[in-house]
This record gives sequence, C-alpha cells and structure tokens, in this order.
Amino acid sequence: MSKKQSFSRRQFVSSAVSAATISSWQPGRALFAALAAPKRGTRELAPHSQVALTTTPPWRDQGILNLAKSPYAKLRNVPVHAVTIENGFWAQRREVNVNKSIPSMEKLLEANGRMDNFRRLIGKSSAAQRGPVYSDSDVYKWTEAAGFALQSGERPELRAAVDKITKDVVAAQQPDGYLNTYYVGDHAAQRMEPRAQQWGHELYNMGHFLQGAIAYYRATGDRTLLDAGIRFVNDFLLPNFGPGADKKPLFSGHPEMELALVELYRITSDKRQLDLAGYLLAGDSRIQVKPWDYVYHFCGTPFTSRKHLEGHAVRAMYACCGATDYYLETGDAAYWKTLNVLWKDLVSAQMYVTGGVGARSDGEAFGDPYELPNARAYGESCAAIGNMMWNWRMLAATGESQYADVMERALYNGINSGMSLDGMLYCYRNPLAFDPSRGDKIRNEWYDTTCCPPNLERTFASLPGYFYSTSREGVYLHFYDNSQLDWHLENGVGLKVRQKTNYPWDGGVEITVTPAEPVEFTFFLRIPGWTDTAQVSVNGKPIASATPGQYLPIRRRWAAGDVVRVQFNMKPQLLEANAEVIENTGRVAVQRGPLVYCLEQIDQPEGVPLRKVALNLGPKSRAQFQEEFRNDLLGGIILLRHAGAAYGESVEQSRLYFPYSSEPRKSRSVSLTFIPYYAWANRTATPMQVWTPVSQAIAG
Ligand code: FUB
Ligand code: ZN
Repeated sequence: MSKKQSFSRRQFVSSAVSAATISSWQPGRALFAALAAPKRGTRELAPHSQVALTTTPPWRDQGILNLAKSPYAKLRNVPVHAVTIENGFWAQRREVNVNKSIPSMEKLLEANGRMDNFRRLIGKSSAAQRGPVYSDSDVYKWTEAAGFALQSGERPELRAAVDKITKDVVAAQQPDGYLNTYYVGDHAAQRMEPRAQQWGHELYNMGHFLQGAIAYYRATGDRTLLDAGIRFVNDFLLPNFGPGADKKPLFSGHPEMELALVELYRITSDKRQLDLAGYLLAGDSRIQVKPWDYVYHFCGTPFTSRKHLEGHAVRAMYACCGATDYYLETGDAAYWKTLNVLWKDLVSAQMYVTGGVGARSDGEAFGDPYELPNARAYGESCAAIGNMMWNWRMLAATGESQYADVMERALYNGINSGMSLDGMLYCYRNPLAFDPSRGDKIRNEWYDTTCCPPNLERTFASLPGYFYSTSREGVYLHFYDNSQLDWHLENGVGLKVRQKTNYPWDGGVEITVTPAEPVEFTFFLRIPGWTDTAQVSVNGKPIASATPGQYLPIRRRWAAGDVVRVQFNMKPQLLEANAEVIENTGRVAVQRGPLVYCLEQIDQPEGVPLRKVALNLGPKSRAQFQEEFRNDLLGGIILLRHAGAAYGESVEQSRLYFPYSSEPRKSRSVSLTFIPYYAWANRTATPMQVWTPVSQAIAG
C-alpha cells in the first residue's frame, strides 16, 4: 500500500484543520468552508484594496517571527532593531555582510539576468528568461536580507535599491495575483499544473516573496511588496486552490510557502492563510505522486505521519519550520509529537558536528541514520540555515536550551563557513574534509542555483533578532556577544541589557541589566551544553546551580546597573562520534566553546600531508592544546596547537592491500595546528579535515 493510501480523508482533514477553526464540523465540508468563506474585513474588500494588518505590536516592533499572539509560543521574539551587536565576532561578520555581500549580490543578480526576468514582463527588457525555475526566489531572498539589514538602521542606498526592484517585481504581477517569471509566455500553460507544482517552485518562490515582503515591511512600514504577496495568496491561491470539489489541489513541491503563510497570518489575522498552511502540511490525496516523491519533496503526505528525517534536506527543514509555526498557532498535539520525533532523529543520527544537515549530494538529501560522511558531506548552507530556523521555532515553543544549542552549533560552524571572510564567496556544500586536488572549487561568487548566498545574507542580517526572547516571566538571553538590548519586558517596563565579552574567544561575559524601574522578573541565562562548568554571579554574589544545556533562571528584583558575570569553560574538547558513524571510527573532532576546529594543510609543517597525521593523545599530551590568538590571521582567531604524529610512506602501505603487522607504524612527532572550521578555505586551497585520527601508541 502506498503511503498515500494509508491515510483516510478524515485523518487528512483533521490534521489540516485545528479544533479552534471548527467547533462542529461536517466531514469534507469544514475545511472547505474555513478556506473559502469570505472573512469580514478582508475578502469583503475589493480585491485590490488594502487588508487590515495586525497592530500588535506595530510593524516596527515585530521580531523575526511575530509571536505576540501565538497561543502556543512560550517565548516571544524581540525585534531586530532592539538589539545592537557591537564591535566583536558577529559585528565584523555583519559589517562585511551589509557593506559587501548584500551590495555585491545585487550586482550579481543583475548580471545574471534575475532582475531582467521581471523587467521583461513589463516591457523594460528584451533579455530572455535566465536561470532555473526558482530564480525569482534569489531576488526575494536578497530582498529579505536587505529588509533585515534595514531593520538595524537606515541605509538610503540599500533602500533605494530595494524600492527600484520592488517596482518592477510588483508591476510584473498578473491581474489575478499570480507572479512568476518562468511560467509565462510559452510556459504559461504549465502554470500550477501538477507537474509544475511538483517541480516548478511556484509556491517556493512566492513563499520567499512573502518572507522578503514581511522583512521589508517590518523595516520600513512600506507595504507595497506585502500587498502584492497578499494578493497572490488571497486573490490567486485561496479562491482557486485547496480542498473542495470546486478547487484544484495543491502540492507544495518545495516546502517554504507553509512557514510564509503562517507568518502572513500573524500579520493579517486571516485564518484562511493559516488553514492553507495546514492544508499544505497535510497534503491533498487528490495529488498522487510516486512514493519516492513524498520522501524527496517532504510534502504531499500528512506531516504528522513522518517518522524520520528523509529526502531533500532543505525541503525537510523548511517543512519542519512550517509545521512548528503551525503548531505555535494551533497547538495541534499530533504536530508536536511528530516534531519531537523528527528532532530526536536530527540530533541523534542526522546532524553533523558543525550543525550541517543533509549528508548526500545525490538528491541533496538526508542519508540513512548515522550516514555522515566527511569529504562527501553535502551539508548545504541552506539546510544548516533551515536547521537553525527550525530550532528557533522549537525554542519559542518550549524555552528549552537544547534548541538554542543546536542553533549555536549551526550558526557558528556549518552556517558561518558558508560565506568567505571577505563576504564575496560562498560555499554551497560545507564538507567536513576536503581535497582540492580533486578539482572541486568550494567557494564561489555565484552559483546558477544561487539559493545559499542570499540565504546566508538574510541570516547574518537577521542575527540581532535571535539574541533575546521575552516570556511572561521575564527575558531569555540566548546568544553571547558584545551587544545592547533596548526593549521592554512583557509587562511594559523598559529594559536595557548590555553584554561585554570577547566571546567566542573568551568564556567570560559581563551583563549589565538596567530596567527602567526596579522590577521583579526572571533573567534566563543560557548555559551552553558544550561547557562543563559555568560560574555565574550577580553583583559579585555567586549563583549556584548553573547547569550546562539549560537556562539558569535568575529571579529577583532587578535594578539599574545590576551586573551578572558568567564564565564558561573554553578549554578545547575532544569529541568522539557514535560508533555507527563509521568514517569517524578512531577519530576525534576538536571543539572550543561553540567553535568546531579543523586542520588545514596550509598550517601544518612542510611535508606532512593531512592524510598521514594523527593527534597524539598519549598520556602526557592528551588534550594539551596551546592556544594562540592571532589578530593577523583569518580576521582574528584563536588557533590551537597539539602534539601529533606524522606517518611515513612505507612500501607496503602504497599497495591497496598488504599483510597486517602488529608493529606500531613508524611516525615522527609534529605539532598540528587547528583553525576554526568556519574560517577554512579562505586562503590558498589546501586539504582540510575536521575529524582527525588518534594515535595513542606514541608516548607524548
Ligand atoms: O530547489 C530550490 C533550492 O535549490 C533548494 O532549496 C536547494 O537545495 C537547491 O536545490
Ligand atoms: Zn542553498
């Protein structure tokens, strides 16, 4: 029996519609009614008039997600503008992002015809359509990156650049609300046909459109793009697609629209948009695809029937984001159960130590459990970003630090590696071992499928919005870096929090808490899972019970100038992988604080190839790392040195197979130099590896 057949219509409907939507529902009619009924204040308006938008909080104060009214969110987002990341680790990165990456990406999108694709439709260009079917999303993701950058402050040039392209994009929208630059002309007949739904990315593009439109709206209050997105959803999708005999079924093909629809719902309060997200997540049994396609596309079959992560990794991560968003609004227990099953699968068998996901290049997909190859790792930047986005939603649902730990792992490593230090080159794949002699160029300015570069840009631009959350009890601090929060508690009392630190190089953070008036609340301090000890004090008085991997709740009456001091243990650690991860047998990875380290050939002694080295973990040298801060190297890093062994070439070992010998292999002592993984491939292309073999045979 195919997966599809195993779901009854009732299961499908019940998972698509929240109990809140329908108090007494008639099978087969309720979802139809929920999606089709005109809503007062929205559909009763003429199609092109403006939909009323939520005013809680006002647009300027909405976070990355507007969870202000989400009934199942424990934590609420803090707007991007409320956090200023100052001189330090992320400021450097974000500076490059906004001054180099975002402007250069605009030029590249122009040079590669992505903007002309829109202009052609409005008679402003005669250039032929360029790029794959998902090319529109490149422009929209860039718009989102610009939108987040503008949430952090005025940038007239950037704003003008967005406004310019926005005019052309909106002008290219069809009168019925449809918008796509590929399914026009000769391709118009295929528009939203089953095959196009499966492979054509029409909904994926428009999902990114909505995200870009929302970020830009939250930066500027300009709703031009947002209104166009609402037209697409309200005038084109809702009247024509969805459950019910008079509507065509939808298959999202590449999940993305789901999470965008929920965020749109958070702006419009139009429940049909949330229901449509639920409908997409549930799948429509009228669309039949091959069983393999339900795996690959990670949609089309009820999300709540999923038992493990599989198929295309970005699709799966975005589906999990959408499903968590849907849960945050509906509290549907079946979703929560599935999300937990999938999350467990993620952290126990599918995630790289860098936070990257999606091991296989074939299908850009999750592999079998524990299939985490190093050199062949795919680890697409977009998938690591999807991982972080999903965990942000899980964190909002629970307030549990385990989700922030995954976010931090992905952010500092598998995401951060995706953009070169000068902000001009990008990794699509983020492997954990690499040999350039095989001809692969890992960092490139442009990819014809250029999903990752603007995705990285929007992530770095949105970063301030991930530092804090609020809850009814107080405020949560998730990420450490020099920064200032200027926001308020949920009871309205103003709150400033200043962090002073040299994190992630140093484990000490000084946090000054300044409420507008003395007030009792809980300050939830994230104690990262990677530290084995954490000393915390408030105004010099030690606070016991800081537990790694949990938030430390500090409840007290806070007054202006209270100081929390935190000290995490930054001693480098050696990590082993589960024995099922066969490639890592006998190997260790090095992590210091949140940063995973790697060996790059260029840093090793002359004539010592990486494939012939081992870390000397004999009794005297075990985990004895020397740390050196190098301001002049890779933007300023702490590099680590450790005793190692370099094996010579023996005649036997040059053969494919040779007789076993119990004699220890001959080696000489060398010093191995590790750099943070995110900084790899920023110099001459040389081999790299994260997991290094261990030698115990040698006395240290
Ligand atoms: O299909 C659109 C994007 O292109 C996916 O998210 C990436 O994996 C790449 O295939
Ligand atoms: Zn990508």
